[in-house]
Amino acid sequence: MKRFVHLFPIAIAAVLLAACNGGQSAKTHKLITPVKFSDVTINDGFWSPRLQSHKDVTLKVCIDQIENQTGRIQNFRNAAAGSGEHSGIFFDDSDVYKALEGMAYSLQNNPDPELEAKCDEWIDLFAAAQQGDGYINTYYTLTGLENRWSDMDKHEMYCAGHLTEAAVAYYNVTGKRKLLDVAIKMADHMMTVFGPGKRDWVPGHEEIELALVKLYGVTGEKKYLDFAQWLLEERGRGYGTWSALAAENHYQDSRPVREMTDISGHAVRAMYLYCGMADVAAYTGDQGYIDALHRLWDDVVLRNMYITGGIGQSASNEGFTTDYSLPNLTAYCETCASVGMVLWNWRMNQFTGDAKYIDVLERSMYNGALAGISLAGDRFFYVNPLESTGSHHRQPWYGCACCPSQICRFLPSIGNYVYGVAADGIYVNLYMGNSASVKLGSRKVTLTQETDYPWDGAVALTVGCKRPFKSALRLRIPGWCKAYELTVNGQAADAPVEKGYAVLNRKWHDGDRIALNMSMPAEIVAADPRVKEDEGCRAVQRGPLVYCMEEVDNPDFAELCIEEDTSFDAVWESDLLRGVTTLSATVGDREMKLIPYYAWDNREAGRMRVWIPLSGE
Ligand code: FUB
Ligand code: ZN
Repeated sequence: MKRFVHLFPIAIAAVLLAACNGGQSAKTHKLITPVKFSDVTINDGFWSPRLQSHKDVTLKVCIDQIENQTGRIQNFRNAAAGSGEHSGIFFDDSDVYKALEGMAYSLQNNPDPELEAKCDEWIDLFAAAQQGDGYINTYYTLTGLENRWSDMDKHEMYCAGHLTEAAVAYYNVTGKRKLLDVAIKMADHMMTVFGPGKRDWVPGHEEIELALVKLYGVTGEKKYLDFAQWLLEERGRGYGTWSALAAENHYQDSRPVREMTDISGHAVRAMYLYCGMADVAAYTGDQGYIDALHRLWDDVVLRNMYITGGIGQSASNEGFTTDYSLPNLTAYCETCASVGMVLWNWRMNQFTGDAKYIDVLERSMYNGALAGISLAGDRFFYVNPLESTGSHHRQPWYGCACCPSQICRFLPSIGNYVYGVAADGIYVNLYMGNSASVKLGSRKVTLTQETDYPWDGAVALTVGCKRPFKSALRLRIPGWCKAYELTVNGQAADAPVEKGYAVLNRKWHDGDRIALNMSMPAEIVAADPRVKEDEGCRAVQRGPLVYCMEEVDNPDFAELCIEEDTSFDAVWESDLLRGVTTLSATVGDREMKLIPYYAWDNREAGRMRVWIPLSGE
């Protein structure tokens, strides 16, 4: 048995590296530069079917919802025409931008002229809906432009941030700059209104900060980085128009960002804020930001995170409550917040080279985030509880559709999280079948992974290179892995473990083959004893996957218990839930069968739980 929260030593290593940004070279204070998903071709038993259903199903669902089932595109048409009503929520534009970002990433993976034409059609509408001074937001355009920039919680900068992310994505994939120009005009407009010597402003929902740093990356215009930093520095100085209580419980606005110590407020907003801080610090080297992020990470991961990597306990603020209070039935765990954990932990790993961040990234990705979409790719969870009475189900869309559009942009970009490059070698972070082209200084190296992960812990990695090269290959040994073997070309390898990575430092030749064999038993885990809701219960995980018990597999659902030493049989079931490894056990005289948490609610409705009562409790 192991406890799922651990205390980790914190190590910060900041090294100056040249990072490639849209053709220009900008210095960053990050140790690791990620290998972009465009250089990683995924060919994997677990992820490829999901990427296929994203392309064939999810994109179509999102486009249909945006164009036909809701008024989201009509809002842009109306705004372009300067007449008609706004329908839906005031930040619905953001869903269209997020879906477009997902469409752009999908085009990178699977060129598709029809999809690209759809993107261009939308982009023409966005451009037409933009005001002469650069302002773009259909809600205010259709309800009264005289009221714009009057309410800090009306998400104008949030929408602008998603517009900018979509614009950068589409520009990077297609080279077309029409949307990028729309985003630039909006950013320039905002900078005429806000900034040093102009109006103060605290964006009620963070997002613009990280987007402005992307805009800096692609344009090389430092004014966007400076504006992002200025917006971050506006927080916690009394400029927010909300109450002191709301500043703390919702808006991350109760103290300057570099003084933050504890997570509070809305979970998605917090994740985007931390990403923005990390992105600004990457260029400025602001140690105050980095130190704050380390404190916040401890508070999130050690005291406020579910075993699924989900965060944000409460529906009331879509966010955090008190330390160690982690209710299961009412857990909010918004899908967007789990994706936010991936985005933030990815950045933390780039600063530190520490695998503990990838452990959390992986936990959130395979569990909290992946549960957010049905196996067919057509339905979505917004809220991801760890227990259900049988009435919680994925929906085709939501009035507030941040989560479907989030999943839409997340899935096709998962290749981003697999590898990184640093002065001290290549980092192999995630295990999935793929072939990657990695730039190491002036040379190109290919890495090919073959694996049945997450069902099996064996990974084969083949190096491809024109000429032999000397470098360290750092293979992440996941936190869940207690025993492994590592060979190079069949010989046991000498690979000391540094910050969670087994380091193979040698001269590599074309065709060199690394075999990492991680033992992957089912493990029974206990929560931190301070989590009262899990007292007397245990959960089960195997490799990166958290398991759950669904009523459909367990007729004795209400009576089933687990023991500290229950032994599970892991069985591959190709016909179940599009292929899963189930865990089965006999406890007393009853049979128990567990499935991966991400796959729950894909069959008939019924009860579900992750934390299972211990016998005799
Ligand atoms: O407010 C915009 C998005 O909608 C948030 O990120 C989600 O939590 C949902 O409230
Ligand atoms: Zn969401």
